[in-house]
Amino acid sequence: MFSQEFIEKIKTAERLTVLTGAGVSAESGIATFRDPDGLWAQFNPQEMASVDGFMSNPDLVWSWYQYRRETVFKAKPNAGHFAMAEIQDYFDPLTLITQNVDQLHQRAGSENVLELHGNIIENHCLDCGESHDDEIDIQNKEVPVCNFCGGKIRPSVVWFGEMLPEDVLYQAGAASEDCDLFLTIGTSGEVYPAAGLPMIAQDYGAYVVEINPNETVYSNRADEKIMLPFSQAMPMIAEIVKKYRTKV
Ligand code: BV8
Ligand code: ZN
Repeated sequence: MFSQEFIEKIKTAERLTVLTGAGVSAESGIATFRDPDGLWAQFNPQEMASVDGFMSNPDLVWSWYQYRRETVFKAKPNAGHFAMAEIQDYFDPLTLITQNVDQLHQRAGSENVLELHGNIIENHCLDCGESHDDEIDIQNKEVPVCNFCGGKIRPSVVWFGEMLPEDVLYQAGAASEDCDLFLTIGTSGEVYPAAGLPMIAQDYGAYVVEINPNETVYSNRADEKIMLPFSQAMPMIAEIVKKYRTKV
């Protein structure tokens, strides 16, 4: 299934960088964004995942995130998430960059995960920025009001048109420029600036492997394409890592 070159890279790479997208959580029961049955098939992203969308229909957008939170809380990391967590001690470093907001990587044991688009668990006030995480009742379908300033509370995800967290994006860019092996897994490569990272890695000399059962913008440009689901491919990679590498 894997080429000799990829196996060699898994055995010898010093620095491994990984970019994941919604596809890695699909087998945990969380809908992706652009698959035919995905989230965006039912909702328009500009309406739902943008400040304008929230301001024009706060209760609709808030209840959409409450619905997604419920799915996330019920979801469990899959075999791919656990395999990813298992190999982190065999590379110095393994930098895991995710576009996902569901924290399944962290729940499987991955550490220092770079969350490019924030996460769906945290919230903050649109006006004063105060964080409001624990007093949010998941059943509450109305937008809660900030008890410091009366502003509307919003999920702490990065919406379209919003800047990504600067330090996180900087670290993700640096890890893409400075790695020997780069895996892009479960992402359609549609959303920038995250989507640019695999090609930045390749420009800087990394061997880029795509793991995705479908074709994407990377398929003809990656050095290797593995058309397997995350929960099958990642454990296979972990087996090779454990057989040929030692913990650092
Ligand atoms: C910004 C959080 C500066 C909210 C999300 C440069 C060029 C072009 C456009 C732009 C650009 N710079 C900025 C833009 C605009 C915009 C953008 O990129 N638009 C696109 C649509 C053209 N970007 C932004 O606005 C970003 N901000 O750049 O700020 C700026 C500011 C103002 C003006 C200009 C610039 C902010 C982007 C962040 C948006 N927030 N999410 C929430 O989640 O509600 S994006 C959303 O899409 C999710 O985070 C998601 O992760 C992300 C990417 O989607 P994918 O993860 O790839 O998921 P998708 O469904 O698409 O694909 C799933 C894949 O998995 C498929 O390929 C499928 O085959 C595969 N799969 C399925 N099952 C499996 C599998 N793979 C493996 N195993 C399986 N089992
Ligand atoms: Zn406030």
